[in-house]
Amino acid sequence: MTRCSIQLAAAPLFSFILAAGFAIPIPVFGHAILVKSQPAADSTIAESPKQVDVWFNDKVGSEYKALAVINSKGERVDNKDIEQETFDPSHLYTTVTGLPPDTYTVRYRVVSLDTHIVTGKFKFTVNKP
Ligand SMILES: [Cu+2]
Repeated sequence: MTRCSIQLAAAPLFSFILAAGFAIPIPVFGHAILVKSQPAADSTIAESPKQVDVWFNDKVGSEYKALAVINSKGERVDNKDIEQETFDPSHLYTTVTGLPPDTYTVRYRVVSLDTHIVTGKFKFTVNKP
């Protein structure tokens, strides 16, 4: 999702526009978008990463954040130790330990500055050495 609608409660100044019938979606500063990850989305890497990192276009909330790494059998394999970088709150990461060759799905959920919950997923593959 790259844009989002104004929320009435969050933007009372715009409510008169909505009341007048012009309820069109307006891009709002602060809606989080995943901009980078390590491993990169859809990449194939030679050996297990030590952690999985995601970066958003803006800082995200410290509450309700979630990051999970799931193997092809649907089993969660990350160490459930999500962290948010203190000096870059747009950066979340979780550690993983010795992932065997497989294709993994990374699922994330964060709360944007605009209070919207953003969820998404991407895959990466650990190949045989
Ligand atoms: Cu939003």
